[in-house]
Parts: sequence; structure tokens; C-alpha cells
Amino acid sequence: MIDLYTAATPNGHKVSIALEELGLPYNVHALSFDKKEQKSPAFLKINPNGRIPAIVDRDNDDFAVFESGAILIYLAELSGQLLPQDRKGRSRVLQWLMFQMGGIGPMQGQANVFFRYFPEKLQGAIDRYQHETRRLYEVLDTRLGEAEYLAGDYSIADIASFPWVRIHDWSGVSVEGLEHLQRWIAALEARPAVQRGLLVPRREVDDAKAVKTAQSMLVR
Ligand SMILES: N[C@@H](CCC(=O)N[C@@H](CS)C(=O)NCC(=O)O)C(=O)O
Repeated sequence: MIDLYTAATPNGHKVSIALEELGLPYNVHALSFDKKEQKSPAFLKINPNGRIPAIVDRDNDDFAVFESGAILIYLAELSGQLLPQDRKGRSRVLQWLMFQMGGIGPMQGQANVFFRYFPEKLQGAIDRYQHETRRLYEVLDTRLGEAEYLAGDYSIADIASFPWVRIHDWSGVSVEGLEHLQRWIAALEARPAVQRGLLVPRREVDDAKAVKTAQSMLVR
């Protein structure tokens, strides 16, 4: 059994979607950012970075994994699915996974910070992160014009990018003109496991409350 520590955010959804796709049994521990549960001493033993998501594999000596990309790799290897074993196939998945972890996640995350949460309106910062996110979407779009999914077959690379790309409106980034990306978004949205994963955990707060909490978490 896997214990999943999560919240209703893109990085959390990557893992709940993967668990649903892989058919692995799991317990959900929904952490409240409002109560700063992600910074509690007990959780910091699981994830020293004090962020979600994290997992603990109860069937393997309570092995803990943090960082969503590392969790996706761990789960794919545990189940032998969504990550090919041949060197090139595996590398293709890891390239697109790293592209998400090092590119889309941080850039779109900062677009959210400056567009939605930051107390001052810093237009230069908003433009920088929104333009960079759009540029990364264009890279995805070009790739999806050549292949059905990012690494060829459906994989953890798609699962990593989708929860971010789907909230492009929230980040103020358009997907207009990116036909292949739009086709891919629709294909992922239609997958029952993706739909189930997006409902984990049940969202307890509305947008306004989430914005207030995110604002209070900004370290300045
Ligand atoms: N690189 C990390 C990022 C994790 C992350 O930023 N999680 C956010 C939610 S999407 C979080 O826990 N924020 C709460 C906080 O910063 O205290 C990963 O991919 O797992």
C-alpha cells in the first residue's frame, strides 16, 4: 500500500493520476496548507522540503519518496508500466519528464505567483514567466505534432505535464493556435484514470481562499 501526502494542486495531481493509471492501491493524506501541515516535523521527516507531494511505500520498509518526478519514476518502476525499459525509450520519457520538472513546473509556478498571488503587480515579472511558459508550450506543441504522446506512447511524461497545462487559464497563458497541444489536452481529459486522479484530494477550499493561503505562504 502507498501512502500519498498531497493537496489539490498540479504537482499533487501528477501522483494521484499516476496511481489511478497504474491501479496501485493507496491511502490519501490531504495536507492543509492553511494549517501549514506540510511544514510539520512529522511531515518533514517524509519530505525535508516541506512540500507536497510525497509518498511512503508501506510494503517496502516504509520507503519515502519526495519530488513529483522522482515519485512518478518510482511508481512506474514499481508497477512496470508507463516507463519503457529499453534505454532509448526510457530516455525519451525521462527527457520530457525533466523538461516538465525543470521548465514548465518552475516557470508556470512563477507565472502563478506573479499573476495571481504577489502583493505588487510587477508587469515585467508577469510577462517574463507567462512568455516563457507559452514558449515551453510551443515546444510541447511541436513535439505533439510528430507523436501522439510526448515520448511516443502514453507515459509518466504526459502525466507530469498535463496537470500544469490544463490550468493555463489560471496562469494567464493562452494555448490558442497550439492545435496539437489542444488535441493532447482533450485526449488526457477523456481518460477515466485522469478524471479520477484530478478529484484527489477533494478540494475543500474555493479559489479566493486558495489565493489567500498562497499569498500568506510567500516568503519575502
Ligand atoms: N519540485 C516539487 C515542487 C513541489 C511543490 O512546489 N509543491 C507545492 C504545491 S504544487 C507545495 O507543496 N506548496 C506548499 C508550500 O510551498 O509550502 C515537486 O515537483 O514535487
